[in-house]
Amino acid sequence: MLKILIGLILFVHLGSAQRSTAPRSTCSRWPNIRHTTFDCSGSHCTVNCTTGYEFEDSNGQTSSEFNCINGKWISESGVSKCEAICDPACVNGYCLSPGSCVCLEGYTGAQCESAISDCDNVYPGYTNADVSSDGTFTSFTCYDGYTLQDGNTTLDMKCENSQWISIDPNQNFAANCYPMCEYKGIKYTTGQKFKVECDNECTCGTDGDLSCTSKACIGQCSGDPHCKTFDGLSYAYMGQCSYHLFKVDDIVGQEIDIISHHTSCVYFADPSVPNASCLAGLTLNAKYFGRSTSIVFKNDSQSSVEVNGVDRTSNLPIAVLGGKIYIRKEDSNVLSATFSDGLKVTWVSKGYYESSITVKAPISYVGRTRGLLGTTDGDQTNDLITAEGIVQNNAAIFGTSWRVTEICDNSTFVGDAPDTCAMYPERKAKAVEACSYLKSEIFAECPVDATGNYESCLIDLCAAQNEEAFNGFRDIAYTTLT
Ligand SMILES: [Ca+2]
Repeated sequence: MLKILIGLILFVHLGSAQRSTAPRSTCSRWPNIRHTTFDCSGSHCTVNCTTGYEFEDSNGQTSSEFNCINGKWISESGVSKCEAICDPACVNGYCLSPGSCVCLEGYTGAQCESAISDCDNVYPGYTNADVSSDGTFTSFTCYDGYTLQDGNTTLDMKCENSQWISIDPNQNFAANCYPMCEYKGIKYTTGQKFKVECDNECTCGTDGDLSCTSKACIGQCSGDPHCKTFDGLSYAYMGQCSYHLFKVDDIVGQEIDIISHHTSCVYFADPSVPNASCLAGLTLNAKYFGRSTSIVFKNDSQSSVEVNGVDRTSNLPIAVLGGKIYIRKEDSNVLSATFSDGLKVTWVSKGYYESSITVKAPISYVGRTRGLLGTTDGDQTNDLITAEGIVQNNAAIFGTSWRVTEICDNSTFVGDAPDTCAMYPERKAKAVEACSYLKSEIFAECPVDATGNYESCLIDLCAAQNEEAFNGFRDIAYTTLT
């Protein structure tokens, strides 16, 4: 009796479980389809493909209703199994798992789109590189100290349609590696161009040799005054004294010291800007194997010249220092002194505000110059080096260090350029408009940085007290850069 009771309880319990979780038919408990999830009730199941899968031959169907019919789960929409999705589709292969193609023999690539052909090991020509290849992909690595024409050191290729092509379309060239060039400890790649001293340019050749232009170095002070060093740094310095503009004394048997004389511009400028200083002339002292001479170019109406204290204005042209220096008048107000090695000093005497001193030095002077025109080494950052050898970023300290004597006859002011646009804010907008020309696209390709010229232009144009002065200063500013 007890066994019958237990059996009855067990029967009732199992019957209850079967009704709630599985169909009553003879189907298995759920459809046995890979890569699916399903929700069943009685003899009905909703079957969903898992992420990355869809029903085979179904145009993207991912869900289907199944019914238990004659002991089998049958889809209402006729589908039977889920397959992986590859998008883009596999071209010459099949989709093994979501996004992953298995290629047929003879094909390769993410979508099996590339035929593995007969490139074999016949690479395009290459030089100075190590090469590794598996027959389908080839990597070239340049030897140490060599680069490809784009400056990189590696190039990868793949075999496609019986041809080796670069994987990076920007490297559509053969794997020829070239030796690098070196200049002052810096390496450059073949074809690379770079600026060096005095606005010269070097190009790295395919043989590792440099070819460089050899333009003379030009430094200048002009106006009230604005100076530009040999390496192109522009600055304004309003000292009123005599200064070493250009000094060289490390060439055997030769010493050169060009001294520029700066004085007050009060006779010419807006009296309310008393700090400006103008060029009053220059003295050129030279020694050559025991002989010496002193040449003075003056800022007077005759643009007169003195040699060793004697006026020689009416004797020009003349050669001095045993023919080492040739002095001539190039125009009514333009004087020049040219050395036999090509060094040339030009003095333009056009009243204080428009006067200028230009020094044109051959490339042989690179690294030898000192003074207000800076050091000629291609580096602007060391141009404001004082007479004591300290690099400054303050033009006033720098300029003052190059005074010929510490006591100046007319030394009423030594310092930075006055901020004339702050002194006369009503003039600023017009000055900015005119000076902005120096920042225009016309000068975009210009190798000279025009920033300094722009600042100098603002100082001058804000100082202009009338239309005539404004136009004059503007023309000077434009001419200086162009
Ligand atoms: Ca320099």
